[in-house]
Amino acid sequence: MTDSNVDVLVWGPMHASLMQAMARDFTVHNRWEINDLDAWIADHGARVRAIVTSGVYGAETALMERLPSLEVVTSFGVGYDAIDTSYLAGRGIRLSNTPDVLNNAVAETALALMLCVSRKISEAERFVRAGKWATGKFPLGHDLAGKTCGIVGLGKIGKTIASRAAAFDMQIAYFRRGEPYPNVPYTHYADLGELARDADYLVIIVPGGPETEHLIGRDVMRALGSQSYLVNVARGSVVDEKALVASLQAGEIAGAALDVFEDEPHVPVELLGMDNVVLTPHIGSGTYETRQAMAELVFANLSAYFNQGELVTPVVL
Ligand code: 8YV
Repeated sequence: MTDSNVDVLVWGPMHASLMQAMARDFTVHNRWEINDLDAWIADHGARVRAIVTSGVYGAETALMERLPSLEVVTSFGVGYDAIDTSYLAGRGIRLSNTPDVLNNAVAETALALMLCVSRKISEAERFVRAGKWATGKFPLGHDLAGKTCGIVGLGKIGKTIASRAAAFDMQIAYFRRGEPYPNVPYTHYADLGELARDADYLVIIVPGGPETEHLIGRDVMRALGSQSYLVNVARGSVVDEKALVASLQAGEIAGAALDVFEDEPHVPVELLGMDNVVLTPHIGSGTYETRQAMAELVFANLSAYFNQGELVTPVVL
């Protein structure tokens, strides 16, 4: 049984079952309900031993600096690019995320976006709702079957996307610098531009962070070409959004399907009026089943850390 005297600072509203479980076993402080955070930290900061946050909320280093007893950060989500891991490592603070449990949901989102942008599903729906069907013909879309799905980031989610895209009779190719992965049946490209040139759909699923910032720039989009689509279910930071807008305006790519953006929840206004662009509000992992599993895993990490001194799914820092 967890010692309920452990003080946990929750960075933002979380899944209801996680909030309930934490309230039962810990002394929980909801950051968003604290009126004067500065004064609160001065009074209580020294008691905080854990932060619960998400891939979207992150955790500001300036705030963590004022939590001298901080031992562990548990994050709801697989990506942790919004958390300064070298800072955590320097202080010996542990970090956990929620890998694997969201692979299916994010892969399904990627396939949904590919289908949506190719078959113009959102546009078609707008067409029907606007009463245009009676008087007009809706333009044709494109098959996924027989096309090449180029995956940037063949990790666990990337592989899950690959198997689903293969089930749609697509050819699968992927980008990885240097050597191919062993025992992977898909076509390897060590050069991103070459993959973009051969892909009909370029699906981005690499982790965010400085190493992948603006990996997808104007050059990659020009290589992708006017008949091909960009799909991003990773992080907004991976795609140079200004270059994407310029590419779309110039007709250099056929369209884009985007679940993530550089400055969420802000979406470049230029994209809002483009019918060949599908826009969703970071719903990659957003299913009841997956969010429940993520909530349970965050709690399991928190509990295991304070009861057994071990994390279930630690991030190696
Ligand atoms: C978010 C994600 O964490 O797993 C990730 O990296 O981006 C998402 O699952 C989640 O939406 C936070 O609420």
